[in-house]
Amino acid sequence: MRRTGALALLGAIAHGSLAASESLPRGVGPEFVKFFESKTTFTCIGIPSITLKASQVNDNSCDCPDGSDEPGTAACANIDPLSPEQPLPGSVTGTTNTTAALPGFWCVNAGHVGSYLAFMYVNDGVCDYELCCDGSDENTHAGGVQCENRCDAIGKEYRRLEEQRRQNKERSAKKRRTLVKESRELRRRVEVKIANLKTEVRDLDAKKAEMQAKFDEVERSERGKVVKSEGQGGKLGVLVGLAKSRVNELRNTLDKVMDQRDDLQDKVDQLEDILTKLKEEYNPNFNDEGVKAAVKAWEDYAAGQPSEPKGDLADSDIMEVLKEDSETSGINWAEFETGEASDVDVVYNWEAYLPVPVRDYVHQKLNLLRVWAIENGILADNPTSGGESRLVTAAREARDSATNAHSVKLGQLEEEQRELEKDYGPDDVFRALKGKCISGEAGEYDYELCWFDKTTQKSKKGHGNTNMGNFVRIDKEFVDEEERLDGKGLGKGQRLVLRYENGQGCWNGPNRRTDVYLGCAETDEVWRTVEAEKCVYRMEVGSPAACEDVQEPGVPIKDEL
Ligand code: MAN
Repeated sequence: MRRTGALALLGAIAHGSLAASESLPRGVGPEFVKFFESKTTFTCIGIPSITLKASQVNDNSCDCPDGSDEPGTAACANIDPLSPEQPLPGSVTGTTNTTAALPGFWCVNAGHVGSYLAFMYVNDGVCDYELCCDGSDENTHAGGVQCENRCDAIGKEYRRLEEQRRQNKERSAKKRRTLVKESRELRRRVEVKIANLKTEVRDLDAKKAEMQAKFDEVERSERGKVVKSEGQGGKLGVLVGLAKSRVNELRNTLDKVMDQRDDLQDKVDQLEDILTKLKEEYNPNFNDEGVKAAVKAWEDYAAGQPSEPKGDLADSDIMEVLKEDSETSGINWAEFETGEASDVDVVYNWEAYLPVPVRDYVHQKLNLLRVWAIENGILADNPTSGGESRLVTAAREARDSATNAHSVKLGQLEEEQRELEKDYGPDDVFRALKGKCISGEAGEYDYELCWFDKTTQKSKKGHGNTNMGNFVRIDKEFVDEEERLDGKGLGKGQRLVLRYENGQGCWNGPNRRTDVYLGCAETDEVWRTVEAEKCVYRMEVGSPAACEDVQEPGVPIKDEL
């Protein structure tokens, strides 16, 4: 193969080779047929003012300045765009600045695909089967060369490969459609998630406001109260609180009764004094029946009184009972008030045995329950060690946990929204690949690509892994590369390029980065990786996601999805 530059023309001309009829001069391509139809004259294609005799066409003499009169010889090769540059004969400047009218010698290649060959290779004694499988380029048999027609075999192989390429393309396109479908589903799920999260955030926002209001209300009402504890703890604590208050009540009553007793005793003493005085000082000679009866009744009353006071309850005993309870007298209430876990504490403690997400949920629910239970007198509202009532603590915790739950959900919502807005390429197709990784080896390393995440260089000798960059964006770049027989190449055209940047720092240099060039392929595969310059890597990767969508005949994509 001596001329790869001309290869591009192969196939560029459609199967129109049959258009060139037998009667046409040799080497005329299908699009120039009309210029060679006259049997008598020929007009130079690019310079219509020059008309030649028909016999001057292909007479091996370059008569038209644009070379159009020699489509089947090499006579005008010096102005041929396909041929290497040669100075025009007789040109003082040595210029080649002459526009050729014909692109080259047209090989009909019946049974294969017609193509143009550079004029300089016509009749040069070499069979150019690569472009001229019919051997028509060597009709003068220069140097005795005989070029057989190989178009049957070459055409057959070409069609086989073409068919293979077509099928690959179709399969790749199908896979791409599947990826698009998957991506659409993933996107839909994110959208559903966002909608749910929005509802949850809204509910939690309302709950947060409700809990805040409740807390404010509880705190306000508690602030106005003189917090008086009747004992801490659970049922026993409540009982101790009640007993203490009952004992205080009875002690106060006893105190009052004692005062009343003393007052009454004073009055009795005064009355007894009066009557004693009456008995001693009245005049029995006055026949006053009323006085006599009163003195008699008094004498009977005095005779009935015991000489010693009745009962064995000494005032000293009563005074002992009336003393304030303390560590040294009466009941030591403090002993009953401390050291016992309350019902509320028990409710708190068992939460510790739950898994964290369940614990948070249960904690929040329990707090609400506790507030309700305390408000309804089911649980004791005992002060915490800080002096704050349990009700305020519970309301505060309910408020805090509602605030926390709201901000966690809001974070999740924002994360999902960012995810939805991310650029996943045309049709969102790369969304389905996110998080998946592929790798390929090159030299002493394995190179791994994790889609939309990072690229990694992994030493085969166990020297550890090196981050070659983290995904930042999708770009497009024009590439122009030879087609590969195995199809594992970028070819020519606009290609998607994934940029991975800010990888591990390069010794004495910038951070590593990778450009991932994508070509169409049936399966995801790292074709090759090269270090284009120090710590700047270029990966060429095949993926159905990078294919153009070739719609299956008669199957609209919409229906498929
Ligand atoms: C390692 C590899 C190479 C890189 C050098 C730079 O050997 O990551 O790809 O060129 O470090 O020092």
